[in-house]
Amino acid sequence: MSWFQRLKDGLKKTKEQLVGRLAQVLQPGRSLDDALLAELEEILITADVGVAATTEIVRELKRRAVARGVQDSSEVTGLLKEILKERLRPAEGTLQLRADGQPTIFLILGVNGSGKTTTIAKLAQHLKDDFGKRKIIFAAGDTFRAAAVEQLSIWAERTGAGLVQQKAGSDPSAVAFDAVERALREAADVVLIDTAGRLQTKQPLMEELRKINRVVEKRLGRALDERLLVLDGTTGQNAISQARLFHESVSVTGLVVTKLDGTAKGGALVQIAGELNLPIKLIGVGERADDLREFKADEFVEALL
Ligand SMILES: Nc1nc2c(ncn2[C@@H]2O[C@H](COP(=O)(O)OP(=O)(O)OP(=O)(O)O)[C@@H](O)[C@H]2O)c(=O)[nH]1
Ligand SMILES: [Mg+2]
Repeated sequence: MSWFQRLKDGLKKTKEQLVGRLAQVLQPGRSLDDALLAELEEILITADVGVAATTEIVRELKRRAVARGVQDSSEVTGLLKEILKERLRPAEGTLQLRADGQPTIFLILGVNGSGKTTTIAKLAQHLKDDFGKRKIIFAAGDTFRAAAVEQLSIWAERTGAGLVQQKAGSDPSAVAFDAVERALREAADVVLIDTAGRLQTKQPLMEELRKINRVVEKRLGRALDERLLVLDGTTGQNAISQARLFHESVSVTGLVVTKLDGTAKGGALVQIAGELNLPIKLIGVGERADDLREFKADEFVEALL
């Protein structure tokens, strides 16, 4: 199955809701008036596009409809696609993969259960299959939760990645340091550092993230290539406030929005893109190893509508 097909499948719940309700409202022959725009607004808000983004989108839609003399509701979907694509394009971002022979180092962070560990597995698969990154090392930086290392080791086996771990309760920055050492020694392509889930409001845990970052930077003599914040796409506004606080602590380089398949509120991505000035580097639409790819605005909108 192609990625576009999987993306469409993944977004099915949101798509059915959106497209189904749009079809009810956008009856052929119905004129594009304020009542229709109000219904459209409600549909977008229900899909978790967010009030601010929805207001702007509908205002822009009205402006374009007037400017182009669009009077029939049948043309609304086309206009909506166009506006959504334009809004989402600035949020696209490219993963920073090194081409200088040095290992690429990514730190993966986020709140509990947002999908960090699964993202590491999916990302490893993607980097292998689509970028030819052969030697990937996982750093088991979640030394807190008992089953975390085991979960990561199962994924390491499945994806053919190496695993660096220490005993439970050890300092995650020591694990990250070890992994980087090994990557340098073995000329690995990529190191993906897993971390324990944490609340963005817990200062000692945020300091722990800064320490991992600092220790690795010092060993490398340069910055990490990415600090990726994993957000659960089903949580909308909550994901946005999380992102702000994580970003204040560790200067996030990109977002990963996961679980877009689990919800009819996949419009949250539009809200996230609009309210945070951070690139969305990856999106996840399932639990399997090949359910994650770079975020592309046009592709996302086409899959959604
Ligand atoms: N449907 C769906 N489930 C996902 C996705 N990503 C992760 N999950 C599931 O969400 C649950 C939590 O994922 P993990 O990867 O363990 O999350 P985590 O952030 O590492 O969790 P902690 O380490 O406990 O903080 C698991 O059951 C995953 O299979 C996704 O894109 N879609
Ligand atoms: Mg985890």
